[in-house]
Amino acid sequence: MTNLSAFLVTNKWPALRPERIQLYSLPTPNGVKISIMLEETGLPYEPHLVRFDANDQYTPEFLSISPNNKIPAILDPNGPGDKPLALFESGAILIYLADKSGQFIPQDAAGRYETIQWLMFQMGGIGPMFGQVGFFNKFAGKEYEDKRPRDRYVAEAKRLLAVLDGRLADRTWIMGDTYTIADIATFPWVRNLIGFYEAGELVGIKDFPHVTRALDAFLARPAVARGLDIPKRGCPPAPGDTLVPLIQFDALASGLPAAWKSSVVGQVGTARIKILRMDEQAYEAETHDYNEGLFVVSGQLILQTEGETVVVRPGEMYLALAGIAHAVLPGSHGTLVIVDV
Ligand SMILES: N[C@@H](CCC(=O)N[C@@H](CS)C(=O)NCC(=O)O)C(=O)O
Repeated sequence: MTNLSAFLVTNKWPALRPERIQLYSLPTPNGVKISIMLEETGLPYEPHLVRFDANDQYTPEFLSISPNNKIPAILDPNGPGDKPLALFESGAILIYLADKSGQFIPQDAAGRYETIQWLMFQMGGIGPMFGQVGFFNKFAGKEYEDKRPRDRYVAEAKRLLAVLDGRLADRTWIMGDTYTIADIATFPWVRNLIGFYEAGELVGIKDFPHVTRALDAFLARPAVARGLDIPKRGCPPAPGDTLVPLIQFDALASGLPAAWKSSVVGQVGTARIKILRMDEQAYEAETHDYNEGLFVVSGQLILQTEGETVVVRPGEMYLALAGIAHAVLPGSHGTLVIVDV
């Protein structure tokens, strides 16, 4: 079995499936580029949530793989030369995963460089400039009386959107008929600009119909829909939950599939668990690209750890397992709640 324990990052985010690519991220526009890419390629991976509200990005464990204290970062146990490879910077990670999977980057040299060119256009232009629009339109900069900084970035965002719109005027995707890492890098940012940053009107998004058409096509892809929500950010705990001491977990776990037992029982630590309903019929050996060999529960799992709740839906048992492992590590004061959908 692959051993990643030499990597400090795995002390804070234990690798439950160390043979898989480890993703350290949060579903921000830069973070989801990588979860979407991993979902699109089908490469097996294990996501880990890096919480900004807990300043996770400044911990020595995270800095050990991402010294710029920014998500996303990955640790691939099977990197070049059969050695583990850690990477930060989403553009570099996208190129790496495209090369590793042989997908979403043209194989001919000219097409490859052209794709990288548009990827860099996102990395150096769209990402930083749209981010500034967000700061001055929605976050702390909103309060600034002087609107010139905001207007400067809005003008730049409009200019970049016009460039993108021109490129897409006679193409389905940035590289034509082929969907590539340039699209995967770009459209999460367009979505964020007009969604979370609430700047659609400000930048006159209606003036860029080719951009919005391609954005819609992007968002309609199932892998994109999945990737936009990985790793789970969590949601408020459900009121009225009564907890079962984890000491009872062995009994409760007797109905669980083997994959759970081997991963969970025996390292229950100080966490507590509540199972509202377990439907034995629901344990189908249904597998997905990214959770091959694991069972899927046709219910909903909610993992609570220290004020944070992560909802895991059917088909995401892999995430649930990673979450459970986190919750049951000694010293973690978590609560696992399993409820019916
Ligand atoms: N150029 C970097 C930018 C990454 C980035 O800005 N990440 C943000 C979230 S979208 C972050 O981690 N911010 C945390 C911080 O600055 O403390 C990339 O594309 O990977």
